[in-house]
Amino acid sequence: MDEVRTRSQNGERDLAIYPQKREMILLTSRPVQLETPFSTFDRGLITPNDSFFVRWHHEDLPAIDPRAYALRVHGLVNTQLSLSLDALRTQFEAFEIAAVCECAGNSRAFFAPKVPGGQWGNGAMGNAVWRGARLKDILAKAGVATGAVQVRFGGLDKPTLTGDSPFLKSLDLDVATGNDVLVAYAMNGERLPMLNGYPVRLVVPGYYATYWVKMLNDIEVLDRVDENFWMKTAYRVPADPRRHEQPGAKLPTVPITRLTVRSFITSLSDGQRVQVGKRYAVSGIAFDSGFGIVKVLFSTDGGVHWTRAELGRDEGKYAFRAWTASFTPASRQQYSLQSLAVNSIGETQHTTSVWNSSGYLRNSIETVRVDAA
Ligand SMILES: Nc1nc2c(c(=O)[nH]1)N[C@H]1C(S)=C(S)[C@@H](COP(=O)(O)O)O[C@H]1N2
Ligand SMILES: [Mo]
Repeated sequence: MDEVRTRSQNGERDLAIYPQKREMILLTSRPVQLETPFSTFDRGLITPNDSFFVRWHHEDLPAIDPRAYALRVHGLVNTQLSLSLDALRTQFEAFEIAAVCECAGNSRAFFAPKVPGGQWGNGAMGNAVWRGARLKDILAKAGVATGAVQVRFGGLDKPTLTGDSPFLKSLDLDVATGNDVLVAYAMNGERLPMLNGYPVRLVVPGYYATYWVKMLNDIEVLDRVDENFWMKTAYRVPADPRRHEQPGAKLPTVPITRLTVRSFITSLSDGQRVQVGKRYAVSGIAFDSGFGIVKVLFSTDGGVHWTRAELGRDEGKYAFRAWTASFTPASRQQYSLQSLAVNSIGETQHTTSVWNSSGYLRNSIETVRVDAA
């Protein structure tokens, strides 16, 4: 692990190189948490595997023997299954989908008042093409018995301290059996990097990454709502999505689910100098939980006036959507550049995010200040 330091909107932070990764922003090494440098998002809509962010909860990661690997399907099923990697590849139709994987706490560092937890900038997200078997096909092979309520997913990583709760996440049966949920064995046409869940991870397009269980080796059909720590206590948000929580006064909560609508300027960064009279094709990305981005607006005066940006090709409803807008600084001054995305059901971004004590769901309008000279 080589280390240097980098400056970004989020202050000065360490950089590190890990196996199968380029230089990443180091949040913590135990557990491993690596953020994608934001400039990566300006180089293409697909986030390369070697730059894809990393987040683990348990400190020790196991060695993986792909020949010994088996995915167990059990619980409320007619037939228990134990599927090898080969069985996953050959016994089920392969399905491919581009989808954004975003940590619930992406951009947490920008919450005001500050909240505890990993101080992510905007790089705890990535867009990849995932390939694997449909979870619903696997569940159909096992045969879901009547009375099933949720499906629980576990990985090969285990807590270091006895007494800590193993990382287990559950989806309602109707979500788990959706068309787009995959048990993925490939990412951008390659094996998954070890830190992104080799050999197999769950992919839940439109849902926060907390459900995208890595090193997936256990699927259990439950006859009840899961009450394990990671569902009942962690990864919860206020039940009323419009209400701000007050520091120290928690609101009733529900498990976090769908991604919020977000957009970012990627071609210019905060504090950059631009030339008066020069025309800039400002570009960026937008995404939502799969309803589809229909409009991106662009402002050069901090949101007073908006013009419509041009949308790039639709690469899939769960993928990053590219956009561009024209900007010609007219005079020597500071410009506050902003973008605002709208999806097909009218969900959008606002000036402020709804504050919550876990620092989840951030989707306020982001500002990039550039100095024209
Ligand atoms: N097995 C396992 N899967 C996991 C986690 C984990 O700690 N263990 N963390 C989840 C969380 S909170 C996130 S943000 C994503 C991160 O995925 P990535 O490391 O591939 O970017 O993995 C999810 N899946
Ligand atoms: Mo996360």
